[in-house]
Amino acid sequence: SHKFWSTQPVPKHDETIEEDGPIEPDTPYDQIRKEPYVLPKEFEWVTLELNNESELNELYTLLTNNYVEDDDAMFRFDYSGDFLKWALQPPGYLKTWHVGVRVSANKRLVAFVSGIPADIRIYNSHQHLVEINFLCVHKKLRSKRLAPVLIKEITRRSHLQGIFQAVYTAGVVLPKPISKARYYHRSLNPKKLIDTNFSRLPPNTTLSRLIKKFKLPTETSTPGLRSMVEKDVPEIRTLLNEYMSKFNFVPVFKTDDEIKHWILTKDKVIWSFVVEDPETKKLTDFFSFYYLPSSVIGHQVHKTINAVYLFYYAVKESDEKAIKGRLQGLMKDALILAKLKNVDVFNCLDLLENKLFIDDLKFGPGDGFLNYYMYNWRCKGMGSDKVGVVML
Ligand code: NHW
Ligand code: EN5
Repeated sequence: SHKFWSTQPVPKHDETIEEDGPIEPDTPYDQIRKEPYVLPKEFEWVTLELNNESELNELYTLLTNNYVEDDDAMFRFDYSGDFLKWALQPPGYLKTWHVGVRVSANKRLVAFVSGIPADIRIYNSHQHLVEINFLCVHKKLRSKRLAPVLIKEITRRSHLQGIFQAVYTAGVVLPKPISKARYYHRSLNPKKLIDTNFSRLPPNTTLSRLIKKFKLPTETSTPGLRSMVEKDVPEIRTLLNEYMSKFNFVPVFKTDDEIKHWILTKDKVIWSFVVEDPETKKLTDFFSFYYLPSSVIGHQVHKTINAVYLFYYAVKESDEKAIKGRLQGLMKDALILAKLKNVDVFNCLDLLENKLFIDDLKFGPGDGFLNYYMYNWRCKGMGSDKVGVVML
């Protein structure tokens, strides 16, 4: 069936995996195609300059109107311009991996795909690779096989940089997921979620009972919890890399600059909080969440759902039995802090150790799933509780 994916170096759906390793060898530089792939004649390739306000705004507009929706087309991700700059300009980013397609006649931006450099560990192998995200084709140009051309072009541009593996996630099932995670949602503003049909009033209950169920304290309770600041960066890097050693598929933060970029608070984009031991002044834990609202499609009153998504965190608790309680306390504080920022729903996936708090903190399963993939890498699959990579 998969006319495109069956030609690519990815495992087949029915394949059983014996040994980890690349599916095809690296292509020698002189054998890498030097010209862009051919687009249908009405289109042209462009490299977007996101430091240019108007090009950033074109990307924002394309995605806001055409990017990912839920299965019933009721909500659509609404990544802000500041968010896109954060997501696409980490340390070492390459402008050539911000790939756009314009209509030649009127220069309208109608498609996009991006790559960013990343370091990951999958089982025991460390790789410097590309993370692919924000693949988007304008609604009016769907099902014309443009997506395979975009994927081949970003692959070519990765090969030119000496990179032959990639990581990506998608709601759809392709050959072949290394893991499948589920979305969970914690209601902070039940009335608005019900008014927009984001959630339903369960039978035999009332709105006022639901409001009571999801009510939270107005103050956090973890002693020593405070906003993260720049001087915390080196300690957080050590804490996070150490915590990640429990899992099988994780990011590796090689420099303080990367932590500064990915974890430090940026207003309306990402918020991070650390726990400083009141006695030793050492950092023992931290958590972060990013802000990604969704447009409510065709609603009379509500235009957006204010959502945050749990991002990276770490708990320095070596006693297995104490982790659950510690993490529950931290995540309850995260809910309280999000509520104080007027967030309507707190979302997470069932990866990392999130299953330790999901039920007790009243998260409920969503109807969305997230599949994790690698390009040109064969390895065994894993449960979502072995995944540490969180993609935006
Ligand atoms: S997942 C979000 C993707 N974006 C959206 O869902 C936005 C809304 N949808 C669209 O814009 C995060 C279009 O529907 C898209 C497909 C553009 C999705 N990944 O052009 P055609 C990411 O950004 C395959 C991969 O006619 P279309 C991750 C499909 O299976 N493949 O479809 C991106 C079929 O192939 P097949 C996808 O609807 C990772 C072919 O595309 C896909 O007009 C990219 C049909 O193409 C998806 N999400 O456009 C891979 N959705 O073989 C990176 C559909 O089955 C790989 N398809 O016939 C690594 C590259 C780098 C390597 C470096 C060494
Ligand atoms: C790659 N970086 O499906 C991005 N969202 O559950 C690509 N559902 O919001 C990722 N359909 O369940 C693509 N409410 C995959 C995600 C695509 C977006 C998506 C799902 C995730 C979602 C909501 C709304 C469903 C509307 C009808 C949902 C139920 C919430 C309820 C709250 C109270 C407790 C029970 C659950």
